[in-house]
This record gives sequence, C-alpha cells and structure tokens, in this order.
Amino acid sequence: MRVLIIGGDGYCGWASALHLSSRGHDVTILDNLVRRRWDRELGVSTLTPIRTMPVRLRAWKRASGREIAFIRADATDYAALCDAIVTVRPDAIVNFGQQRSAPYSMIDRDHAARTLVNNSLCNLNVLWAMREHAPEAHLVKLGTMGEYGTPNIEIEEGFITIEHKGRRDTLPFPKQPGSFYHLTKVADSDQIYFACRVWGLHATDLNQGVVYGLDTEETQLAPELVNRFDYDGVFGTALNRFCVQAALGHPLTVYGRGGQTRAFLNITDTARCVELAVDTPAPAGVFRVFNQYTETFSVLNLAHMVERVGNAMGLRVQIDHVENPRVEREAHFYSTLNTNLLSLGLEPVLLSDEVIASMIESARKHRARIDGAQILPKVRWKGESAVAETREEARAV
Ligand code: NAD
Ligand code: USQ
Repeated sequence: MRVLIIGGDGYCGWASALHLSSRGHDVTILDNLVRRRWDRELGVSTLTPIRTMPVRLRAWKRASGREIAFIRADATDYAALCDAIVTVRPDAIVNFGQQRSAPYSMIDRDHAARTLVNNSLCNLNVLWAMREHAPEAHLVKLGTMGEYGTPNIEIEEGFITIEHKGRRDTLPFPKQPGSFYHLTKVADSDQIYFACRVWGLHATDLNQGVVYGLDTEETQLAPELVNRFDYDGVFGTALNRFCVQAALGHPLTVYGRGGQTRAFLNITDTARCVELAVDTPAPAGVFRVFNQYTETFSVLNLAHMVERVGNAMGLRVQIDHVENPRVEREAHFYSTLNTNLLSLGLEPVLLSDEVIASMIESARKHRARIDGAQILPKVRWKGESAVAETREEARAV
C-alpha cells in the first residue's frame, strides 16, 4: 500500500515508517520537524544523537534497499497537506503529527493554545483533505489511553453499551482527560467519529498507552537510524525516564504516591500495531477504536522493577517520591481491554528484566549526553510552572 505518515520524524512515527517500509509498503513521511524546534526552545535534547532526515533516509536505503520519500510540510497548512495527498495518492494515512506532551500543554496559556491549534487543526485538515482528495483512504490516527482518564469502571474500546431509563444504546465511552494535550485527543476522536458518520470515511483511532523502549529491529540496522529517546521532564515518559535516571545515578522520580496506573507498550509493538491497523482497513463510515497497549503498571511498580534490574547491574538505584506536579489520582481502580489488536494477531513484546536492562544499557552508552538539569519536573498543573525563561524564549520563536 501507499502510506503517508504524518509525524514520521518523531519517536513513534520513525519506528513505524521503517517497519512499514520493511514490510513492503510504499512509505512517504510528511513532517515539518517542529518537534526538533520545540526541543531547542525548551533547551532539551533526545538522549540519542538522531540524524537529519536526509541522513536517516539515505541510511535506510543503504541498509534495506528501500526508499522512503520525505515531504517537509506543516499539516496545519491545508494547501500543503492537500498537495501531498494529491501527489502521494495514499491508501492509508497514519497521523502521528501532533504536540504530544501533557506537561508542554500545561506550561502556560501560550503552550496550551499552541497545542490546541496545532493538534486540532492538523486533525481537521486531514479529515477535510481526505474528503476532498482521498475519500477511500484509511485514516489511522494516534489517540491515547489518557482520553478515558481513570474511571471506576472497566474501560471499553471506544464505545460502551448503556441502559438509561429503560432504553439501551452504544455510545462513545465517557472521557476524563488529564491535560490540555489529552483534551485535544478527545476532540480529535469526536471530529473523526463525526466525519465517519457524515462522509463515510474509513478510520481507526489507536488509543495508545505510554510507549517505552529505544530499539526496533529496523532502527538497529545502522547507527544513523537511531530513534529519539526523550528523558527530560517535559517530553520524557515514565519508564524511559526511570531508565535514564538509573543510569545517571539520579533517584527515580515517582510523582506522589506512585499508585497512578497506566497502560504501556514497547515501541516495537507500536510499529506492529500500526501495521495491523493499516493492513486491515476499517469499513466505510465505521469509526473503529483500538486500545493500543500490552500491559498495565503503576508508576511505583515500574520504579521497583527498574530499581531491581539496575541494582543487579551494579548500579545504586534509589526511588524518590517527588511532589506530584500534576493533578491526578495517585491510587485508583484501573482495568481496561485491548482485545481488538490481540484478535488481529498482535503478539506482545512484554516488559522483562532484559528489556529494562537494555534500556539502561542504552542510557549508559549515551550518558555523556544526559543533562542532569532536565530530570526534575518543572511544569506544574496548578500554580506557576518553573519555566519562565522558557516562556521568554518561546515568545521569540
Ligand atoms: P514526537 O513528538 O516524537 O513526534 C511527533 C512528530 O510530529 C514530530 O516529528 C513533529 O515534528 C511532528 N509534527 C507535529 N506537529 C506537526 C504538524 N503540524 N505538521 C507536521 N508534522 C508535525 O511524538 P511521538 O511520541 O512519536 O507521538 C506520536 C503520536 O503518538 C502523537 O500523536 C502522540 O499523541 C501519540 N502517542 C504517543 C505516546 C508516547 O508514549 N510517545 C503514547 C500514546 C500516544
Ligand atoms: N510520572 C511519574 N514520574 C515521572 C514521569 C511521569 O511518576 O518522572 C507519572 C505521571 O504523573 C503519570 C504517569 O507517570 O501519572 C505517566 O506519565 P508520562 O509522562 O509517562 O505519560 P503521559 O503524560 O500520560 O503522556 C505520554 C505521552 C503522550 C501519550 C500518553 C499515553 O507523552 O503522548 O498520549 O503517554 S497515556 O498515558 O495512556 O495517555
């Protein structure tokens, strides 16, 4: 299939682009590289020395014999997006291209607004461009498990059948997102569901959990193919951060009590789930929702796993319960389903001591690139965030 990957320079997008290409799909990446700019704005950097897009693509051709095309464009620019879709004539459009950090969206009003505009406009543009130029293409959109929040009932996959005052219906599962970023994903889902109902588009919303890991089979083929690995307090996610902290000798930053339970998956499974979704398009007019994760863990549990593995590697890992910068439940019921992807054949790569050890090893390898000043969280959900200097710089960008 011809697959257009929006956001293919990012963490999930790069791994997925290489994987789909290796499986014989004809891949084009569309990205405006804005994420690299946001890193510079915040003064943070990926643990790994990611290469420029031309270097990445040349290395991929050498390693695999396959070509990936690249269009540098902003998906919020409707004309540019339409041009790309007319040129590529995609069978599937995979949309990773958004501002994806919850803390970034909570820095201040400007960053919340930037997140809202970027994410909502990008999603809206994709829907209109598909209606106009690719109505038979299949949209695979990255959503998030965080759309659901932490309800006191089991989380279904997108929809729930309820009875109310003697009547019964199947309706979108209630959403209780925990940041302005997560709120944009809820709005995206509503827009996509609407476009499926009204225009008969084909769409799959992948409500993905927190992704961890660095290497995939494809990124390991050459050093230039290395993926990004964020560990800072804004873009870094829980398990990736804990592995870098263990390698650095910094206490693991469990926010509050650490009973926050989330759904997780390995980056290898991200690419595999996207492939499964692309290979089995949703029928016309159906808004299909998959919960994309493989396991659930509390944050404290993860920290204990990293502590045990790190200590066995000769490190002296400690856990610190830092004051929670977010507003979230620190102890709660959490139960959810991921049957759709499993029934399509997903064979999960589960979190093992070996996986954690290899992540800590990667962090040790790139230890010289770790900026210890970026470990502690500076963005607070309530009260002033400690990123005033960042805000000044942001105004200048
Ligand atoms: P990332 O920041 O590494 O990559 C996002 C990419 O999108 C970047 O390369 C960026 O330049 C690009 N982009 C952003 N806005 C764009 C625009 N307007 N036009 C063109 N390109 C644009 O993020 P990621 O971790 O790869 O996440 C990808 C998607 O997966 C996001 O939608 C995110 O919400 C979702 N997701 C990520 C995780 C995770 O743990 N990383 C978990 C669940 C869901
Ligand atoms: N946490 C800690 N210590 C840390 C970092 C995080 O205890 O050092 C806690 C957070 O408070 C939160 C949980 O770990 O309770 C997850 O936080 P995270 O930063 O790993 O992930 P999150 O903010 O939820 O966002 C990430 C991605 C986002 C994606 C989401 C999936 O950045 O793009 O949508 O994971 S989900 O969580 O399912 O919504």
